[in-house]
Amino acid sequence: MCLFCKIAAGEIPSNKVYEDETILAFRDINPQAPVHVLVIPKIHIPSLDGITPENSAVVTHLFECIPSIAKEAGLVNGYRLVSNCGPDACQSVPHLHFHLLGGKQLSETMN
Ligand code: DGP
Repeated sequence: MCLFCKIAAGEIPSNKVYEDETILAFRDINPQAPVHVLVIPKIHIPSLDGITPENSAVVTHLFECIPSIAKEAGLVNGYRLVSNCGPDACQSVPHLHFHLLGGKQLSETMN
């Protein structure tokens, strides 16, 4: 089982922000902004490249939950949502996840 599958299963503790039957949001262990939340599907999807017609409903649901997760995290003045996919993007955990970042003025650059 991968690291984020273990977090989703509760085998590894996390600082949860939101959870329902199919997704989990928790604080990043190495925050890059005052608010840095990771949002994951509970099912194992390795990366953006692993999204298919068979599993995309959970990704749609995840996106539908983003506004309320952001609001709950106090991101009232905007935020950034990022997903690193593959080596060039420095993806380090092979389980689809979205970085929800904010709580300060973020940089204009994306790279
Ligand atoms: P990425 O580099 O895009 O694959 O992002 C992986 C993120 O996961 C990185 O910002 C650090 C975070 N992370 C790694 N291990 C753990 C962990 O055990 N717990 C938590 N909460 N976050 C973790």
